[in-house]
Formats: sequence, structure tokens, C-alpha cells
Amino acid sequence: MRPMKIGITCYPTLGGSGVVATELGKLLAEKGHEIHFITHSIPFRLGQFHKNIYYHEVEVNDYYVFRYPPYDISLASKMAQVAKMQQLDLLHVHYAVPHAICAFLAKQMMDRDLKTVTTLHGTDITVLAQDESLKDLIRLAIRESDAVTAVSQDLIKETRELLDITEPIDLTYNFVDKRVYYPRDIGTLRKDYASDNEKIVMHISNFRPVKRVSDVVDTFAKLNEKVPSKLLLVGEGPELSKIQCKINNMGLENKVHFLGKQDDVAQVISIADLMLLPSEKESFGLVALEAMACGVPTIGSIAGGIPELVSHGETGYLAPIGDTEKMAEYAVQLLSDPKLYAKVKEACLHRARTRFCNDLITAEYERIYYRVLGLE
Ligand code: GMT
Repeated sequence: MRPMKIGITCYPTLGGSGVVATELGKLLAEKGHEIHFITHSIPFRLGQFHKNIYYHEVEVNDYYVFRYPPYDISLASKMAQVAKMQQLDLLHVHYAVPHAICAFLAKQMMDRDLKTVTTLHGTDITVLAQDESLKDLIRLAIRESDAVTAVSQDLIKETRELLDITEPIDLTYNFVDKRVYYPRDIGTLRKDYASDNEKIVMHISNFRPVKRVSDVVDTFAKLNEKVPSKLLLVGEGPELSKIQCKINNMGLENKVHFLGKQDDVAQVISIADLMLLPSEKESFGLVALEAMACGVPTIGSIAGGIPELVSHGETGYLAPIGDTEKMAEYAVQLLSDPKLYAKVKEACLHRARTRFCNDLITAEYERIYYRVLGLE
């Protein structure tokens, strides 16, 4: 099969969707495809120079009559411009709003057929498609894409229900690069956070209400009554100060470390014994996969796509949303039984490598691209 020229648009500075889009671009470039990122800033996970990767910055026109600079229009124009100049085969956009809509506009500006692939990541459907002012536009963008992928079966179901979409949607799970996510040798780093007799529990998120970080603290408090532990909170967001107050009120301040935003997630995760992800909604839960690939089990909620990722009783445990009693019970069981823990850890490594590894998922995306280009 011939190498392709692919334009990728994503949110370059935050969130799992940007991480997945950037990692996919890097992997496709390694396989010899030419990748053109069309974004408002350099994707934060891009790192150093990569052969076959180009970056095109979207500059927004701030003309004086505009009350709000029209980013969407600038993005659509840039997409069409790059597609023409670089003779792109297709645009792969991550997140429906505004990226899929801009790709649709870019298509109209071409004097030839430009194929578009849209990947839905979650909140673009579960939150934004509920907004009546966006619903019809999102539906249009999805219907006009040459292929649509979603990161879990649950998200496919929600998209169909909310938007009345009957066209096919490809299930393409998120992935991690096994060369980056593996159990790291953390040396003495662990000692900086916990003593030898303590376990380390971790939560990583953007601290939005949907992540239910308060449940993380409640689960941890209950676990800590039975198993001496430390809680490491990684990330920042709107709920952070509320969580800090809660921790102080519960007298847990000496048991919790706030690590803020961290770049080297694989290294940070490797310090942990357990990941907590009690979200209200989660189309996939990339952080649980990152943990799984590092051999760290997750206890999470039965929400969205989490059950498709975390195999209950095998690579972690799942409880109903808000049931911190049950989550703590599972945590105690897992962390106080070394034999069980070793078995679960092994299952995590195996599942991440076999079901969610970079080679597998990159090949799935390639197959989708060749299909829309009629090159099967
Ligand atoms: O979780 C977030 O709030 C960020 C959001 C994003 O847009 O990056 O994450 C969504 O996409 C990730 C990558 O596909 C998924 O792993 C997350 O589960 C999904 N978040 C939600 O569904 C809330």
C-alpha cells in the first residue's frame, strides 16, 4: 500500500483526545506516512523533531469588527489551504466540535474530492450533542464525514441514540505506545511519597466535576482505615480547591500529595499501586489504560466505556457510580493480598499489550483510511 498524506486536527494543548491524536500521528509518520498537524499550537505530546511530521499553525484573524475572533473559519480555511498545497489524501479530525464541522467546510472549498475521517472522543457527544444549539451541526458533520470512529462501544451507542445516526461508526479503541508505557524502574522515587509499609493510590484527571474526585478521596479514606496508604493526586482543574478543603476537613492532609500537572505520565504512574477512576461519565478513560500498560490496576465506576477497558475481577474492579464503599472494599481486597495483586498486575500487562497496543490500533486506522480512499 502506498504511503498517505494525512492532515490531523485536534486540541493540541489538553485532554486525552489531543494525546491520542498526536501519538497516532507520530506512529503513522514512523510507518512512512506524511503527517500534517493543523492546529492552533504545537501539540504538547509531539516532543522533538520527527521525520515525516509537519506543523501548520492556524492564525486567527482579529479584524476590528469581530467581537469574537472566528477561529473556526480560520481553521477551515487553513485545512483547505494545507490540503491543496500539500496534496493531502485526507483529513483526520479528533473531536466533533468544531473540528469535524471545519473539515466539512474545508471539503466544500476544494476543487477535488478530499476525504474526511472524524474520531469522536466523548464529551463532543455526551455533553455537546445534548446542546440544542449544536446538535444539528454535529449531526451534519458526522453524516458528511467519509468515516466516523468512536473510542468505545458505549460512545457509539450514545451517538446513535442522541443524534439519530444510522450510518456505520467504526469502533477504534484508544491505545498506548508500549515503548513508553511499561512498568518503569522508579528507583527510590517511591520513598519520597510513602514509607515501605504504605501503598500508593493515584488519581489523574483534569479535576472537572464529571471525574468525581470527591469519590476518590472518600474511597481513599475508607481504604486507609484498613491499609496504610498515601494518595497522589495528579492534574489540575476547577474542583481542585474544593478537594483541597475536603482533604483538610477530613484531616487527611498528611496522607495526600498534590503533584499538579505532569508530563511524564508513565513515570508517575509507575510509582502507584492502584489507580482510581470513579467518573460519572467516561467514554474510554485513557488514564486507566496508561495505568494498565504500566501494570497498575484500576478501580473505577461502571460508567461509559470504562467496563470495555477495565475487565472486572481481572485487571481491576468496577462499582456503581458513587459507591465508594464498594470501591474501598475492592481496594482493600486487592492491596492486602499479594498473590491476587500479582495476578491482576500480570493480567493488566497482558491486556494492554494484546488489546490496546499501538501496532494494532494504528493498523486499524490505516485500514479505515485506505477504505475511504478506495485503496483496500
Ligand atoms: O476526560 C476529559 O475530560 C477529556 C476528554 C478529551 O476530550 O480529551 O476526554 C475524552 O476523550 C478521551 C480520549 O479518547 C477519553 O479517554 C475520555 O474518556 C473522554 N472523556 C470523557 O468522556 C469525559
